[in-house]
Amino acid sequence: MKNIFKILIAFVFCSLLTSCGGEDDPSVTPIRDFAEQYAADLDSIDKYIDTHYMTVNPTNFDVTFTKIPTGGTQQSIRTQTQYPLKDTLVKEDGIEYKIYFIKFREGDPVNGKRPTQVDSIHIAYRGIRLTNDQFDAATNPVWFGLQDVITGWNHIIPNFKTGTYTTSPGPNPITFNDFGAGVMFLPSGVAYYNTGAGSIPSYAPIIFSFKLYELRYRDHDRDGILSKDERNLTDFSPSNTNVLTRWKEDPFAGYDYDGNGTLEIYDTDGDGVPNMLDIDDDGDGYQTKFEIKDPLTGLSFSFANIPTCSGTIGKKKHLDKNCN
Ligand SMILES: [Ca+2]
Ligand SMILES: [Ca+2]
Ligand SMILES: [Ca+2]
Repeated sequence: MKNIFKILIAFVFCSLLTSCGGEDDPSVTPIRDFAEQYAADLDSIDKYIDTHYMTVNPTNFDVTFTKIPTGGTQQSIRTQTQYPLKDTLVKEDGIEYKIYFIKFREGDPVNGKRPTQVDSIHIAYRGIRLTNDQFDAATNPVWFGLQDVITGWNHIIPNFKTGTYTTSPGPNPITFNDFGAGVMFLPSGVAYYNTGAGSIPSYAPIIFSFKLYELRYRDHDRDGILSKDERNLTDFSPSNTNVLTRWKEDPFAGYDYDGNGTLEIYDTDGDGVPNMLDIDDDGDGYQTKFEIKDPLTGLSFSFANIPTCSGTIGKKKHLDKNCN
């Protein structure tokens, strides 16, 4: 009895701490090599794309994937031409990942807004495995912070724009129009990798179809300048089809703009806090939210209209410690 009790105690503690035993414990499986796993995932995704066809509802962009039967004449996801297969290259964990995606519609070209990796999105989605088993779906849109989801979404969603919506009384009060809609095919390295999630096993490539309905541009430090305007967006390439993008960002840890493996942060005063999270970007003792106020109206300038110290050339005043 005593021994069983001890075993139970040990079991409970092991469960709570999630890791028992050290590196010598043969039950602890080391994480797979990223390069090897990526090669296997890409092979699986390529095979899927060549052996399945898409059925797309042209009105609402619901999509299903079906295996081409033996002797079937359907065009594969790769060979069909109505919605061309695109890909983008992204760098993570030292690996250059090719991520395939398809745009059914980019979004409203005039009124749509494009999210960046630090914004919140209102999105409907469906997630399936390469076995075509659905593991998750949200038919009604839900809100996510793009910083809080798997990195595959970070890379692909900014290629799309929102649409517009109209409201009316009745059982379906909101109608979304011209929203962005598409599909992404994610290697496990930009999804759940070794952890899996729910019914997604470890190291499983996954597919998401999605509809981007709305977004909210965030202002993390509440200084009146949107976070998207407080980052260095020089390398932002939303229309890329095969460009090494540099979108992986952790504003708390820095990010690698030039892809050389070291992290830089967009930090004007060099105090280690990136501008996106710094209430005094130039470190002159005057908070940004006061520096960007129009002295005549008392209202904040829009980012594009924040003046320079001289009023003509130079850095915007909230980024120039020589004036406030
Ligand atoms: Ca801000
Ligand atoms: Ca700073
Ligand atoms: Ca300042």
